Amino acid sequence: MPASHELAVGTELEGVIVRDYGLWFDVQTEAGIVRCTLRGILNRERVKTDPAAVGDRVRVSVASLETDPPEGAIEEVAPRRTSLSRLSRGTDDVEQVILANPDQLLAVYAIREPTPSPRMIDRMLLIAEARDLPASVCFNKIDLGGGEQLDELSERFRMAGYPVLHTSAETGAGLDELRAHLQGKITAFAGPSGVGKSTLLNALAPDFEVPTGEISDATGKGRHTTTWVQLFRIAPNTYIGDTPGMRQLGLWGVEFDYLDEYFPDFEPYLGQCRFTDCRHLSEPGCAVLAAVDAGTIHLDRYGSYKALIGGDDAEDLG
Ligand SMILES: Nc1nc2c(ncn2[C@@H]2O[C@H](COP(=O)(O)OP(=O)(O)OP(=O)(O)O)[C@@H](O)[C@H]2O)c(=O)[nH]1
Ligand SMILES: [Mg+2]
Ligand SMILES: [Zn+2]
Repeated sequence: MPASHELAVGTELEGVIVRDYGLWFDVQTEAGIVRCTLRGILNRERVKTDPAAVGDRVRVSVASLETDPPEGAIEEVAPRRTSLSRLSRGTDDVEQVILANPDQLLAVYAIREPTPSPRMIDRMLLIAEARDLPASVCFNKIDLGGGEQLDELSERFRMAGYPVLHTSAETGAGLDELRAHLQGKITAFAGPSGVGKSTLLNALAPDFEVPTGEISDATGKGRHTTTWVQLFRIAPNTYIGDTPGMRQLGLWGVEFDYLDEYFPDFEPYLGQCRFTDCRHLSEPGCAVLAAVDAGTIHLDRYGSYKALIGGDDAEDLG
């Protein structure tokens, strides 16, 4: 970054963390990237969450111009508006922030290679709902076909109120719609490994040349080409957070007592059941079950609800 002439040791700048190396963070500032450590006090203040994460807005001080990029320290982390998070592995109350401050989540799946699991997509959407993040579903690799299955799956999610996009990073189909959908926002690209998240990013912003990977193993699952979260500015005010494929999704922040409220398709019927504490399982006079019978709630979305209320929250997402 040829920004050194604008900086001096001690200069304070505001910026956003675009990459997390563990002990070091790359902060995008107006004067370019500053590679920063984190003041120890920040580590001690926040113990139930990551003290700093990609997407966090921070204040940094420049410590050295001898290096490229210049080095500095993160002095302050602004409160998070929201975050895409999961439960830190091996804990039951520690938040692992995948991306701080996203405006929306794009749940990316391939229509083939690897085959999408609607139940897993529901779990991803549930995480977005629990964080009050607007979510949409993107089916990529439509050049590989998918015909009827693509239509059926798309209908399943549209019925539930989610925008559904169809793309091919290979042929460029649907990229204009995707670009419009991302305009002016910070969007988390989330989904299993190998579905084409990084390839889509490259198709939208070729300058970054983000590494992508072949799906080569027998299971058809990806091999986790992207291993860290990184934020990319693809247009003014428009960022994509490319995330590593997630196999396990610990449902951080999901309150199972209110599970029905995370299903936007149930919303019109909540409060209309005979019993106020209805769990919509087999209770008489249940408005949700009536809607399932009438076909206004998709049977398989209801199936996801039932599976989740059973509480098994560490299914394989890959
Ligand atoms: N046919 C086809 N292949 C695609 C498309 N998009 C991506 N691919 C291929 O799918 C493979 C995986 O793509 P990546 O972009 O690395 O997938 P990813 O979702 O970023 O995976 P992780 O980084 O592991 O989470 C690569 O071989 C891509 O070339 C597409 O639209 N059509
Ligand atoms: Mg990737
Ligand atoms: Zn009910």
